Amino acid sequence: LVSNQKKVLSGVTFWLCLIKDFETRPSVTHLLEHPFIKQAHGKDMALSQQLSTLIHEQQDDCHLTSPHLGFELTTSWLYSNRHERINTRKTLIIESSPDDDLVNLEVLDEETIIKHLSKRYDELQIYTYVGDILIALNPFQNLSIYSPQFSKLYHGAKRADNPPHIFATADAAYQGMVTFCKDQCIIISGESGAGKTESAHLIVQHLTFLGKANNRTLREKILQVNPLVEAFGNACTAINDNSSRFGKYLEMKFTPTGAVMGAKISEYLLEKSRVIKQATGEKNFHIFYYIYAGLYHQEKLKNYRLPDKKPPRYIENQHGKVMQDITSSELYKEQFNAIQDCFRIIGFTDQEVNSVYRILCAILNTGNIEFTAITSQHQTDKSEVPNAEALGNTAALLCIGPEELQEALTSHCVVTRGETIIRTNTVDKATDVRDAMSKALYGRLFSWIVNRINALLQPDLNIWLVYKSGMNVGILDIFGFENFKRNSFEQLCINIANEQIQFYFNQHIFALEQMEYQREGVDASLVEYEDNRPILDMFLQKPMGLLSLLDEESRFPQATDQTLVDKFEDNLRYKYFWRPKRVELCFGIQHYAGKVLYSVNGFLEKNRDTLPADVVVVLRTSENKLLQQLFSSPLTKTGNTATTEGNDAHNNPCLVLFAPPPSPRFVSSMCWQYSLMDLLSKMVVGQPHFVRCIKPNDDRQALRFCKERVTAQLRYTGILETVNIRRQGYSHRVLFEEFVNRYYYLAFRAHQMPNTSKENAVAILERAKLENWVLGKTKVFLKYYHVEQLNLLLREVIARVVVLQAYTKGWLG
Ligand code: AD9
Ligand code: MG
Repeated sequence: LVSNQKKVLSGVTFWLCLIKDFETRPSVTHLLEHPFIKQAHGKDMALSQQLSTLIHEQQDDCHLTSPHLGFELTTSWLYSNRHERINTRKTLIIESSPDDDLVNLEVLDEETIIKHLSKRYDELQIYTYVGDILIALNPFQNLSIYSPQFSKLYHGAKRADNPPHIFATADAAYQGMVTFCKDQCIIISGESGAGKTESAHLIVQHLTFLGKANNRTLREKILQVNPLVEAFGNACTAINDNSSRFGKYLEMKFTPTGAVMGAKISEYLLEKSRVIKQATGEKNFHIFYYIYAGLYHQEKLKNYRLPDKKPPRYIENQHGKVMQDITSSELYKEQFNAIQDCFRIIGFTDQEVNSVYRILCAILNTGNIEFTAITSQHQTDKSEVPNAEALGNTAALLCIGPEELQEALTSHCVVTRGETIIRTNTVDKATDVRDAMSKALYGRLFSWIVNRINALLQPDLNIWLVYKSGMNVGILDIFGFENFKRNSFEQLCINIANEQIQFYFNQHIFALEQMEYQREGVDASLVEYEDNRPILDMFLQKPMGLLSLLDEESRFPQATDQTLVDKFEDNLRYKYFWRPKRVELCFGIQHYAGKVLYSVNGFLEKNRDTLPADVVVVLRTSENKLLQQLFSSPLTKTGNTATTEGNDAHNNPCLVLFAPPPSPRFVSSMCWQYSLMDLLSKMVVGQPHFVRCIKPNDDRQALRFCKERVTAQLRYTGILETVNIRRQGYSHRVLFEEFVNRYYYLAFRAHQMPNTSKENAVAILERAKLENWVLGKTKVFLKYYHVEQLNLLLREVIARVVVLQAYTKGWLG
């Protein structure tokens, strides 16, 4: 135990273990027997009183202070049975059964698995295990299985005791973190609308329950993070009314004793183009509707200079729906209030919130700025703003001069041979500049909100000083695989990210495992799986991968959609790429999850994503502090600082690594490669837990199990192969040294400190009465269920151990 906790040791921190063979919970008398406590007890009666409360009330993670003696003491009851199991299972959910895990099925073919899942879905058993992987079928209805009672039920419970559940996965990650002092990450994947974001919420809910901080406000703050960022980053698409239009990695930070102490969110690749245009039947980011409806009801539209007769163009429904749709929506109104609460609870100041609203309303006004051509004898390429109202509103909200703004939109400076020349913009060009400004404002505002949340949810300095270190559980929820009738640059980016996640899954479940068997001389049959590495190569390779070709073409001002698609066709000699003969300006990709046809229309412009310097110069003159901040950063970078420095990612075979571009300039080159790299490098340092979300039908209907759709998803995610490898394979491979250090209590006395040898590992395994394990050259190979058994045994032993963690100010000398 002590060695497991070495990580948290520091100059002023040390651990004491009172190890006794207690039959029951140790009483205060036992504690007082310890010399350390005796000494403290003798000097400070208040302390002994606190100790007695701690023991009698069975509190978790009690923090004791003795100002008199100048030290602090944190105690934690590790794994004691402090959480009474509530006997609600029979009334709330049906019993667990061997059917809960596909690995236990006698016949293992696709047909049987589908039948099995379908039967479970009919009985509203939406969760099923494949070994340690969780399959989650979207129920498309609210289920009563997520209450705090359920959190209690799954807390520290044996997996076989309860039916599969998302809380069980969250619990496994939490227990893994506390027991082994190791960061964990939960990777949720599945196609758009499969239930990833909902699953991520439920995981956060359970983790905040487990990480009981004394600080209740912190828990409340963490619970507001998802609703807030999703209001800005989610939107209604043709597939999902609450579709994530950005990737999100939420890290919950815990103390070494498992109390939540903060959170950090990283955002990836927001689909900014949605601000200016949405595909047929889709909508803009939720927040625009919330704010418009909310301000309308508060009769504040005028204060924020928004038109009150007709909604701004960016949120006007393209299909003739009117003002009433937005203003009469109770949902939007309520959501606006909810977002205001989120801002307040997380800790944004009123001034900050007001600035955010002003920028959002400025963006809405920007969309209403129109341009007309000025045609005179000498000039045909000049534009002007015929109606100054929207321009004036935008300028006023952004605290900049309207003339300067108009000039920045309708003209641009060119420096040739040391001379600065002002050139006018055509109507099309001015419109592009306007939209580029809206996208940049929104993208930077979103990143600012995320950074501000991170600052407000940072671990408290006092806690940080005490522990000096912490551990994380990261939760990855990205945009799912998409295949619309018309797919553009955004879908390509989203689908490449999903390819990368699938690759990461394959590496973990199949490739690394099989490589390790061979290296360690373990005889285990190999499982064939669909490797998507060649598809990733096609996208990411340099200099001839699809993204590099796109970047290269984006550098030519004369390039067109036609030249781009020709370039793809000439250079991409892969079986996964094809160019349909009858459809103009299109190309097709055979992704791991199916064939997708992309229209190259607008690819170059979207990839360039440039914001003219003239606009930046004007925005920087703003008197609005927030706006100044947004544009004080370098121009090329609007998102999260994606860096690959300082981690082990480069050596990790889970990442398809390519040298980053020397001077990243475009969305594809910079964001996709840097940002994906950053994301995956964060994930690979943690112990992964996988949740595979499945969409049972495309009509979002409850209790409708569409066999074909589920089969397709099971096929491309490799579930059948996963079942095989989980059945035959050894998913946990632990070095002898690590194994003995971790489990020696099971076979040895605490003071024995046995050698970390193979023989002692065997002694532990035999003492634990486990079967079917295998020894490699340097590691013990365990099946996923062995680890649970070992941990349970360890918990029973440690339940008789009380750990006192003391931070002294030299008191013990
Ligand atoms: V996307 O890639 O972001 O477009 P997700 O995130 O996979 O997608 P999401 O979690 O948003 O899908 O789920 C879609 C809808 O399914 C939700 O809005 C809910 O209405 C529904 N859903 C998903 N999971 C659950 C659940 N566990 N209980 C109830 C659910 N409803
Ligand atoms: Mg989502």
